[in-house]
Amino acid sequence: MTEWTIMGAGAVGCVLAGLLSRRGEPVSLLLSERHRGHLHPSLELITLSGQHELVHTRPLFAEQAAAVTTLLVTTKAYQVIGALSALRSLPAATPIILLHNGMGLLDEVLAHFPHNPVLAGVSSHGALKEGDWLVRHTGKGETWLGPANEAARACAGLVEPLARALGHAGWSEDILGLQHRKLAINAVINPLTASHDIRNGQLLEPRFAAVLEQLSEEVHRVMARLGQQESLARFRRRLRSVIELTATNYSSMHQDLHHGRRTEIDQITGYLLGRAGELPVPVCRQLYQDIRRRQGR
Ligand code: KPL
Repeated sequence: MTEWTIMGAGAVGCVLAGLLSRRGEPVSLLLSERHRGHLHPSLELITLSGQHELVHTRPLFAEQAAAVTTLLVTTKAYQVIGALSALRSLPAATPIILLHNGMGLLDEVLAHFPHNPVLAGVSSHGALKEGDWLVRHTGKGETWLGPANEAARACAGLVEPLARALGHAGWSEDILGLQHRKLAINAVINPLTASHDIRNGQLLEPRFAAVLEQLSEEVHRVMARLGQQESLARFRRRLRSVIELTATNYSSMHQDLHHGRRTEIDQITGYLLGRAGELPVPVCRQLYQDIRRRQGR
């Protein structure tokens, strides 16, 4: 049985730790420097049914990377490279599973770890941090993993224990496509809700109809350029359904901005802008500038 080491104790990382551990899977948390010297506090998970459960995890620090057998990366997108580079003794056989939001980091990860199996993934579990070590699982989601290099193909079996613990996990040979589909949703909901200081569901109010229509068209255009075959009507239906399902949530970008943290605007909207070429994307561009200004960089 492998031990799952989770790097990134944010909302999603803590929910994954909780779901894996309650299924008897060994879990360790790779902690950052600010936790050094502190007693490792117990993580508490509030399940979908509202039960509070203590989660058993083993604390690890970067210099103990030699002990990591399977690494799940759930840090903020802009922390991925820095955090991974600190794992100098990570064994070459350890699979690295990238589950962070946003895109555009894969080439750098592959260059840093040319021998490790590298898996890309997407997960749509809803999670909310209610305290430093208290996390609420707010929605059951799907998790997909796929190979980002040849070595990763031998790791398809990892989806089985994940599926048992998370309720769903699958293997996809088109993981880039799935990441693009998720990014497209995030590129509409996240900057709009952060910029207007609203919950996801408020995007369906008539005052946002025009901007939602234009932004979804711009995002769809770039996605089509990247090879996505989904029609605009279908993309809008999928978008609407995510907005409805997460209506009471504040998006992760809204939460980051609200708490004065750096957002993932560069890895979401920035990624799209970098791939738009000559396509007109004025709303995307304006939101990008607005969020960058608000986060102070
Ligand atoms: O993934 C999300 C996020 O907030 O980052 C959505 C789907 C928009 C839910 O809030």
